[in-house]
Amino acid sequence: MSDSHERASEAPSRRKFLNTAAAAGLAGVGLAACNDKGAPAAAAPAASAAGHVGAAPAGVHPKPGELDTYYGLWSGGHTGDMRVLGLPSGRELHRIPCFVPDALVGWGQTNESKAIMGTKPDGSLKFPCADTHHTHASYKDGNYDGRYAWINDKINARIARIRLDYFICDKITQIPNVQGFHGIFPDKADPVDPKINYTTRVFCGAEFGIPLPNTAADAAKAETYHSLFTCVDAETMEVRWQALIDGNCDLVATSYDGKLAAANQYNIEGGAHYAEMMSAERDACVFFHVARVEQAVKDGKFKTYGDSKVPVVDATRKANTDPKTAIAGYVSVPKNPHGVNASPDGKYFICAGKLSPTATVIELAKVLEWFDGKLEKIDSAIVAEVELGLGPLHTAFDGRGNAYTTLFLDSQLVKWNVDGAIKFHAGDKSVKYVVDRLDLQYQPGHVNASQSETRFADGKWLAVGCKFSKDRFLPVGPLHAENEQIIDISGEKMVLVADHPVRGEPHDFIIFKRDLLRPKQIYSLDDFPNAVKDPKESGVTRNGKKVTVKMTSQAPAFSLPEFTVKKGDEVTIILTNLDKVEDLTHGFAIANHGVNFIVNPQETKSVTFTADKAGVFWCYCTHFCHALHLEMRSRMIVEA
Ligand code: K7E
Ligand code: CUA
Ligand code: CA
Repeated sequence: MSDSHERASEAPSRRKFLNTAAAAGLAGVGLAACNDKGAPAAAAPAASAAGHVGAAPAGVHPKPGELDTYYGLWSGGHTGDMRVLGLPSGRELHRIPCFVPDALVGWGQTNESKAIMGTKPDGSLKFPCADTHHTHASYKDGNYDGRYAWINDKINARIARIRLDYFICDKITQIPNVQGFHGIFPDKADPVDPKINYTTRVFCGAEFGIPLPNTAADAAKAETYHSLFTCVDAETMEVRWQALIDGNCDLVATSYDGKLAAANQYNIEGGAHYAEMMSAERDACVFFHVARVEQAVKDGKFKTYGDSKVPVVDATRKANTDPKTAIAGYVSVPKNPHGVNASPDGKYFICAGKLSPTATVIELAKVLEWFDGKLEKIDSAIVAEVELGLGPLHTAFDGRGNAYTTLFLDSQLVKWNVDGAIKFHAGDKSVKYVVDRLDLQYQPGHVNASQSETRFADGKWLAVGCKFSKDRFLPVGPLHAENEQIIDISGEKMVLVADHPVRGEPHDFIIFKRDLLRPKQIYSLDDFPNAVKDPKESGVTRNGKKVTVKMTSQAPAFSLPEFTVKKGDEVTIILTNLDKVEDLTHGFAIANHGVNFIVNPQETKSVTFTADKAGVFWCYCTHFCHALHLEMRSRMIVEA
């Protein structure tokens, strides 16, 4: 079980090379690692298979009928949805449409979903695409409370909220003044009011600087380009404030006491091209003193840009030279860092080096000391900066003091002890802070472990999103599935127990105990102001060229076997499903009109379209609901 581990940890020469190589050289090594057919940089796949690949321990593959013990919420990548997985099996249970239309449920077709997604004046969707990366859920007392999850759309600067009682998206907010909106993280407590021990804010980092205000006339003026850090209200989903920063934002972390939020920065250079973005030896992790930011907003110390009314406070270095009044502080971290992750003991943020083979451990108590004027240099909050391997990206935790960091270039997961790293950094070079290494298949990005981003990290299961699967699955043309690998981290050594193909490109995910959620099985008619509560209310009403058709469904029939409209009418169909049994969902499709949506038990939905052709059009149920499902129909008669 241990030879690949031994062998993998003896690759210091390559690591040394990377540590000192010229920036352009780094990128070269990275690409070679990806393109080199089938071979991860650090080890041949055959040898790695002889390593920690174990027989699945009991419970990884549940028997038929057995339930998983954890939920996973997965970002859906370009499909713009959130995926719900059961863990440790890795079975995909559900997809929650958010940013992009979904043909199964009619998301992007129903009036209700279009209102959430945002439409242009002509009723068409504002954006047809999305690029989701990060998903996190709301907290209470340092654990998930099952209220909400959030997910970002990098392309169109949108953040979506998911209600975790019904697993539906209920709000989407577009963030002003930014592009390349990437990292998100909810706060875990209020910085001022101790009674608020739950999430009320979501912090958002933007990667790309843009001229502010954004005018083409300033395209060549580098000094006008800025990134903003944004705070969104968790309940209203309105943007509360933004902070102008030096450099850019990447991923985001928040402290358990609610006092600090931070974003890693890989482009303090403000470069427009990758060579410029890699020119500095160190970038930064920018820390925000949340209470002071919000006080500045209250005191009116802000400006606004363009038509946005959002207050923007000044968190640049120039405006924050006195730590005792500073709203932000910049901790320097090595070259182009990527993930920043909060340890479950609440003490540290760990920045993964990406172009530096290191992880930087920042002690939050010391950052607060700096803000109090008691620590001379904010960089003294760095309590460890240790070598892990090539291309560190993201870090998870087991609640036993160990961190697990993905190494993109080395194609490895490295398990390391945080206290050990701190001792090593303090001078005790005899400490072996690296506990274990595991070869992955291949080029891992995000990593997370069960309960890892809570105070209750339980160190049982870990999942890694590998960007390349190469030879792990049957080939399906030029683009392979990505490989999500499940790893048992309950012992000293990590054991790879399963591979799962996944459609690209999910990026981030969280894993938590199943009893933290109590999903509801049916809706209440009262949730919908337009509900058709009684089949007797069914019928057609006309207001000029606008026609409303009210209907109910109860297996195996719609309340209207037919309805009549006129050619050119703008038809709105309102359908309430009066069935009361979970899973008794009906669909409603209209032939040759591009209409199809589902209604869950006791749910109401509506669609609006123009009846632009005269004739008879069958409407039918698209969701198998009854032995007479095929017979469950209605007819739309469009008179000339
Ligand atoms: Cu590392 Cu967008 Cu979180 Cu992908 S980011 S891996
Ligand atoms: Cu109703 Cu099928
Ligand atoms: Ca940089």
